[in-house]
Amino acid sequence: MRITTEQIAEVESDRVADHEADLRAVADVGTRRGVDVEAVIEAVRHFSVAAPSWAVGTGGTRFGRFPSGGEPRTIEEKIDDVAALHALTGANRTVSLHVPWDDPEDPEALHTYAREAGIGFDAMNSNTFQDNSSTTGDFAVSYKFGSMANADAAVRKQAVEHNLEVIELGKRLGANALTVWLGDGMNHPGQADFRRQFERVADCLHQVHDALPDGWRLFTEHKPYEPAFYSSVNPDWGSSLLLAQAAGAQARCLVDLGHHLPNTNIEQIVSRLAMVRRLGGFHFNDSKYGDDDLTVGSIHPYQFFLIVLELVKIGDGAMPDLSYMIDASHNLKDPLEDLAQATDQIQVSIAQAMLVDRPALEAAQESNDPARAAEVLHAAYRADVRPLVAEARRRNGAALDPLTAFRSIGYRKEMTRERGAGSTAIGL
Ligand code: PSV
Ligand code: MN
Repeated sequence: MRITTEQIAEVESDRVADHEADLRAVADVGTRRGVDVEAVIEAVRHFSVAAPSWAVGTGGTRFGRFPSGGEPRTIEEKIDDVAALHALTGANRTVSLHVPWDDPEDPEALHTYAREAGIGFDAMNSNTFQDNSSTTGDFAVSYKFGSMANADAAVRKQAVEHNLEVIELGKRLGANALTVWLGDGMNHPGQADFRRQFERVADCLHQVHDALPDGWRLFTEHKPYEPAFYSSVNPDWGSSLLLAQAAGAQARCLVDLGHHLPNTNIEQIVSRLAMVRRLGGFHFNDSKYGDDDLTVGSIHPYQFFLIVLELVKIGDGAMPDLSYMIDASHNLKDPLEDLAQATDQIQVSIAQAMLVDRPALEAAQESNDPARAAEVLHAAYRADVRPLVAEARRRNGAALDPLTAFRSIGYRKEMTRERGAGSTAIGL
């Protein structure tokens, strides 16, 4: 089942008049305050964030998983779901695969399938945090004690080869980046040597980097803990930067918002990495305690606004051309509804960040006036930009209200009938 613009227009026909009235009111306020409302709508309209293939299924914890029915059973069905999401939001033009959770038998056929569904391939994700029998043929070489940091050269070699295979697959799918997140680290003090582990990973990443095609990026993704609970080889942005620098010129750091200890100033990290031209991409989510993979902006919306403001500054008024992906786990919500809400939150934050009067902010900063600076930020953060975001979606042929349209169209009901109530998607 493909969701079409016509279907969306039909289920939203009774909302259009209200939307137009809301838009006029917001545009009037904006114009009176000297805001280029058109520029905001068009910037939101052009923004796209990748959907991860593993997040179109229900998430779970080590204590359980409660699928709600109609989950995609194959990689093609995952693409169908991303196409449905994109039809509703107009802002999820690509899918990010995770190998070997996604291991297409015929990459060219998959490429064609996705193209016909209007979906492209974003950064490829390798997986050396689990033993993968499909890569090795058996479990003789194990990642139990790490992959790129392992003391055993045969394991490190296999980890590098896996990444090279993922690059090859990505080339056939038209992707242009590889994200490397490692589970490597220690669970016990003294288990390994910090420096030797780090140097081994740096060396492996360098080998992977040298196999990158021109124009590709290699992303290093840091995370403070889990699955390694005493130390991770790449726990923070500083280590990630060192690894990216050691890997080579095409390497960049990827910031997953949930991969920071509580209260870390993520917006400052964004600024630092951009300053040294090594900021590469984002995994959007939110967190209360750890890597909770909650809906982006659901716990710390103001912090998320400040992060997006840093991005808009880097992009000189619009979102810079980086790699953006949603990396959340939908344990209770319908995965497509949560992805639609996450996309909407990102769009809202972009619009708000674009409303910030940056010259006024800079003037307040340069005259040591924190109260004025706060006023400038609040003027943007407290603005109701929802009609602008809805208008951006409408211009893309998507929905004014994606979640309500999704329900009215009955996509999940239809998928449950087609795929079954007990179908499950592969992933964590
Ligand atoms: C690790 O927690 C992570 O954020 C990495 O991006 C993984 O590839 C992804 O989650 C999926 O488990
Ligand atoms: Mn991530």
